Amino acid sequence: MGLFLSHLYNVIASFGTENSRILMLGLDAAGKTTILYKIKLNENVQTIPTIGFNVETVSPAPGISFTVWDVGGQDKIRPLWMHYFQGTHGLLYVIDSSDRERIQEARDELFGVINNENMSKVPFVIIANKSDLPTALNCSELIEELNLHSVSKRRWYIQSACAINGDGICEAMQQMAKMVKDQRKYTST
Ligand SMILES: Nc1nc2c(ncn2[C@@H]2O[C@H](COP(=O)(O)OP(=O)(O)O)[C@@H](O)[C@H]2O)c(=O)[nH]1
Ligand SMILES: [Mg+2]
Repeated sequence: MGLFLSHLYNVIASFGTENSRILMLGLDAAGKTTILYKIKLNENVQTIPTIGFNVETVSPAPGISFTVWDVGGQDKIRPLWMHYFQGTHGLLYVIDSSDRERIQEARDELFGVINNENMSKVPFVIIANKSDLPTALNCSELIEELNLHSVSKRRWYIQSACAINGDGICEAMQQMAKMVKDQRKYTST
């Protein structure tokens, strides 16, 4: 096992075995599937077509699962999302930080998700992906563009990353694990 994978495995194991459910969302082409392949370790990524959208899911270690789909432009199927929101412990929201044209759409979708009543206490990590591209916005620019300062009463974190080479992925997972564990201490779910 390479250094990256053994580090990642330790981070994922640190979620504990209390059945943590992590949702990974973002616009199409943000890099979600690429990240999923990085964290799948030994498992195959399963893509299950649901009415109107694909759901990918992996369980890289006992007691933890990651479920992934694209948000955006799918108003008709939004009622279905609610089933996935229930029982979620953490949200990973992936953004293509070089896609300046769709940053507002990414923001609107993010707020649509975090304002859902079933997501009201769920901590989230923004993965500012594609940081390797020259036009990528940095984290402080993204905080402005995404209006993250307006988020209150909830824990969040932003991590710049490059899913292709794995930069920032372990750090994002580490923050997620920490916030999920802290949150569960308060709510004991
Ligand atoms: N330059 C660069 N390209 C990336 C990065 N992450 C993903 N990509 C590319 O972006 C495209 C979309 O990625 P994908 O994982 O399919 O996005 P998804 O639609 O969110 O699942 C693919 O061509 C990836 O190779 C990154 O960090 N940097
Ligand atoms: Mg995908």
